[in-house]
This record gives sequence, C-alpha cells and structure tokens, in this order.
Amino acid sequence: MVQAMNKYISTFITIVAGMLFSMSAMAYDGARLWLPAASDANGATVKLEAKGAAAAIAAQELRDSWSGNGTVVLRVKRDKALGEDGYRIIPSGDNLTVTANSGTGLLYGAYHLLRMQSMGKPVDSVITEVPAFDLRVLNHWDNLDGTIERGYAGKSLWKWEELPGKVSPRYKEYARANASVGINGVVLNNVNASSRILSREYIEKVRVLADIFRPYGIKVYLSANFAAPMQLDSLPTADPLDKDVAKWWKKKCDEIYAAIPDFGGFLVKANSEGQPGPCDFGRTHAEGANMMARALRPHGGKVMWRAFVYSPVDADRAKQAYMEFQPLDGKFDDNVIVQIKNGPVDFQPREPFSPLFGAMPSTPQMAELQVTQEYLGHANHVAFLAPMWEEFFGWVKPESLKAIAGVANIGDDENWTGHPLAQANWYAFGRLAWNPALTSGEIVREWLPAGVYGSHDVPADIKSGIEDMMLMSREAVVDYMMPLGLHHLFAFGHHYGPEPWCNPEGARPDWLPSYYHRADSAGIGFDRSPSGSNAIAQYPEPYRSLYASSSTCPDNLLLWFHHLPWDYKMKSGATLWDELCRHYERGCVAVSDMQKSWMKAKPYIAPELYRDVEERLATQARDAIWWKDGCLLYFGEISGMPLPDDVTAPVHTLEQLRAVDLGISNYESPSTSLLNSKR
Ligand code: BDP
Repeated sequence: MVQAMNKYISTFITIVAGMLFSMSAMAYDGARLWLPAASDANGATVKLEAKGAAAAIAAQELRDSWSGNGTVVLRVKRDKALGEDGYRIIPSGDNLTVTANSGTGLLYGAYHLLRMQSMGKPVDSVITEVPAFDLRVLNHWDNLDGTIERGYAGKSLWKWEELPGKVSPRYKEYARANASVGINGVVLNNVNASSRILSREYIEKVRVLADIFRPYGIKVYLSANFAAPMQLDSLPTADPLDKDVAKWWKKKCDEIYAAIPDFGGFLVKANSEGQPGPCDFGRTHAEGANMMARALRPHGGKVMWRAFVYSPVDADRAKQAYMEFQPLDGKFDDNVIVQIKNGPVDFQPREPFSPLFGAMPSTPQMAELQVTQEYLGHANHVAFLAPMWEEFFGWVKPESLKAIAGVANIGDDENWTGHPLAQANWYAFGRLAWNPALTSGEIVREWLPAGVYGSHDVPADIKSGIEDMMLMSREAVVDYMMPLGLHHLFAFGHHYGPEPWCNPEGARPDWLPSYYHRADSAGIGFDRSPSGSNAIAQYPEPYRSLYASSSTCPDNLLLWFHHLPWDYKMKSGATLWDELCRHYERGCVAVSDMQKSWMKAKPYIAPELYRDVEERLATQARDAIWWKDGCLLYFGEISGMPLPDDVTAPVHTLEQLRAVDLGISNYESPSTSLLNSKR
C-alpha cells in the first residue's frame, strides 16, 4: 500500500515537474523580442575564419542557438557584389559556409540563419543578400530627462543620469535586436533637440553607447540644435555664414570624433515648429546644412536635414515643404541627405506620398517613416505598419532614395514596445530598410513564429487567422479613424482620440481638424485639385492627372484631394455620406474580427501574451466605436443625413463625446466607462 502510494506520489511529481518544465519552455518573455534565448543545448560547430568583434558575435550567436547538424564556416572573403554589409550562405550537405566582406556582413548572415530556423525553413540553396540602402537608421525622439516625445512604451532606454559610469544590460540587447533586422544607425535623441547632448559631459555618455553598439555594426548619430553655438558657448549668433559659427561646429566635430571615431553625423530639425535654423539669420536650409556638413566632412560624417517644415508660404500646409525645399535642389553638399516624411502632412493613418520625393533629382533624399504609432492608436491598437510602408514603396521607388529612417517605438518597457504586437513594427521597419521589395505577408510570416507562437505547433487555419489580423489591422485603423482620405481629425495635443469639432481659441488653424476636413453643408474634404489649392500640381504624372479629378482619384485618397457634396455618387453607386458611414462601420467590424481571430488562437499562445493582447484589443474595439460615433455624429449634424440602415446606431451621444477631455497623458478610452454604464 505504502509502496503503491510512493509510486503514485513519484508519478505525480514527475507529471507536475514535466508540466512546470513545459510551462517554462512556453513562457512568454517579451524582452526577448524575436530572438532566440542563448542555450548551450545545440552545440553547433562553428568555424570562424574572420577577425573582429562582429564576426565573433556572429559565431557566438550560432553556437548558442543554431540547431543544424553540420559545421558552419564564417569567412571574410573579398566579393565586390556583396558590398559592405551583404552576405552569401552556401549549403553543402549538412555544412554551411557564410561569406561576407566584413564581420558585420557575417553577423547579418548569422541572423538570417536564425530567422530561417525560427520559421522552420531549411537552408537548401544558395542565399545572397545585399541591402537596398547603406544607411538604415532608427530615430529616437528621446529627451535627456528620460521622457520620449510620442513614445508609448515607457521611458527612454538611455539612462543619461547613470552614464557613463553605469551601463544597462539593455544597451547591448537593443544593439543585438537592431542588428538582427539589419538596422545600422541610431539617432539617440529627439529632433526637438537639447543642445546639451553636444556638451563635453554628454559626449562622454554617448561614447559609451557607441562603444557598445559598434560590434553590432551600428553607428551613433545625434540630433543637433542649430542654435547650439549660442546655447552652449554664448556665441552671439548661429548664422551659418558667420566664420566663428562655422569654426565652432568644426571644433565640436573634432571633439566628437576624438571620442567616437566612427560617429555617423547629425540629424537636424531646423525652422520647424519653433526650432531654430538658418532662416532665422536670413539664410537657406542649404546654407545651414552645408555649413554643418563641412564640419563633418573631414571625418566622413553626414547631415540628415529634415524637410518637415510648414511655414505659411501657402494656405495649404500639404504644399509648404515642397515650396521651401524643391527650389534648393542641387544646392546641398553631397554629404547632406534631405530627410522627408512619407506623406506631405504628418504621419497620418493614410497619406499620399510627399511630392518632394523625386522632385530634387540632384539632391540625395531619404524617407522618414514613423514606427511609433503617434496617429495610429499609440500602444493600445494593433496596427501592423508594413502594409503602409509597402504602399509607400509602391509610389516612391527605393532606387530613388539614399537611405531610410524610422521614428522608433521603443522604450524601457520590459517588452520594449508597449503593445507586444508592436514589436512587429520595429521588426518590419528593419526588414524593409534592408529589402523594400519584401511584402507585408512575407514579413509577418517571418515575425510571427518567434514573436508570437514560440514553441507552439500552430494549425494552418489559426496561423492564417492571425496573419490576416495583422495584415488588415492598419486598414482597420484607417476605416474607423479617417477613411476616404480624411486626415488629422485628432484631438488637440495627444493625437489619440477623435475631435473633428475641436476649436480651441487662439490655436494655429493648421493644427485643427476643421482645417483638414472642411466639412460644411455643401460637403466634406480638402480641395487640392486645380480649382482648390492645386497641390496636385506638385505631383509628377501619372499621379497629377489621376488625383486631379474626383472621378479618377482612388477612393482611399478622395477627400485628401477633393471637397465633395455629401450626396456625391461614389464608384460603388452609394452616396459619399453612406460610403463614409460604411467605412467607419467596417473598421469597427474589423476590430471585432481581430478579437475573434485572437480568441481562436488562445490555446497556441502563451497566457501572459494572450491576455495582454486580449485586453488591448478590447480597448481598441471600444476606441473604434468612439471614433465612429464621434465622427459620424458630428459629420451627421453637418450633412443632415441619416445613417444608412446597415450601419450600427451610435452608443454615445455627441454631447458625451464632446465632453471627453483626455489629459495629455491619459490614454484611457472614455468609451470604457460610457459603454460599461450602458450595459
Ligand atoms: C509631429 C509630432 C511632433 C514632432 C514632429 C516632428 O507631433 O511631436 O516633433 O512631428 O516630426 O508628428 O518634428
């Protein structure tokens, strides 16, 4: 009896231990991102035929995590076709050889192998990869006090008060994550830059980060305040043509490069939203940029000069950057790259491309994409952004660009990005910066196994449900926030919820929704056609003609370019009003479909991850209704038209929604309480 009991107990212990073991194997660790955890279990044989820190990391990554049977040889070998960062992977039986011109190339090759492994794909033919852009850079909008402008994942990763003495282990993890997706440049601080980052004290701190990032092939850049000579050293002017100013920047660059020999250069936001710039001294953007470029030139540094400007040279904000920058074509030194936001206004859920792209053939240009979801639901909404960027690369050919930048969505939250699925946007940015020909589908299928499924064996129908959820998520946001080309209907300040009625006294008109939607009894939309602001004249053919007439303009940009009557007949045959209502409805339905796909996948997802996303999806669903009700009730009052029968009746009143006052840091959906009180 006792024996039987003991056997029972030991079997029980074995089962519990087994359960605990498999639970821990399955546990979700958001901090790991899409990367394998180091384990000694595989013991892959790696032969390193290359010197240097990056190559050594490549070898260690494979030793830790590669589960192939044969030997992997990592070899630096001259091969012109591969450039600085490219690599070739050559299988031969069980063995593999990775070749590259540099250790960094080998590192990228090693991460390629680990990516294949996490997707369960065999390496059975030669793989050759060369990045489309030499410069693939993340822009952090991190302030020196630890806050992040438009950051929704905690505080800044950079602990300036601790540096240079204390070094967080996350700096290295961050560098590893970036290298694993091909990112090779990092601007550490906000474009609304404090001059202090250029002080001797901070250069010492930056040096420590640069030293940690270097083995991962990552260069450090800084956002520079144009008035730094005045602010740091009390020069009487920052005029770029003043000899002492130019001398100051030269000296500053010498100082930076003495500490950081491979420093990348400066990112500059000048004469934009109150930032100082050359125009304050009667000089042009080119004169300002060139002065800084000449200080960097002897060291091989670059200036990324932003074209995000909108001084009222024209009544249409969408035209202003082009008007200021296009005439400067050919006037920039060749180590200046003009950095242009993807759209002509400001990172809206959908914008046409900025017409500046391609309009300055003698000036190097780079695209600035926003990875952080300033205008797409912050860290509360699922919005997989690869489809947006794919759309952009459909308009702007990667060959016409010199480099690519993404405004980071990373903070010191344990899972780095707040929303666990927003990790996919960091990943997607890196992958597209490497290869803009990748489709959103390919990227999401790469990311999901490591990012979401972990060790689970997931049935095909569940996988396709989650893939669809990700792939449709950005369009869902467009539908429930601002479909048909509407833009900037956001509440003043936080850019989270809807406030198409917003009209605070004394505010800049071009910061107000009514400036953009122009809804009146006659209709809705911004007339940018030849009869309106004629912004379409800035576009090349075939877009100019396509956008000029409402009959040819694609529906999804219609109200960006045209002001149309509420009963305008759409291509579908419906009235504009009915179609608008149906888009809002469609967005809400899409979020509820996303919730269903997530629920179905529950058995295959680690419980912590499941719950976290489930909760955020519930918030997103409530927010979608908030958006739909807010916009349709408001526009309905103006149009005087009723909701079509197939659109769900509002659950809020306009009065309730007008009363919602989201403090700048309060991102909670008001619909939470409103909806709850209805139930
Ligand atoms: C806007 C942001 C603002 C940034 C600005 C910029 O609201 O916080 O400083 O862009 O890109 O989207 O400079």
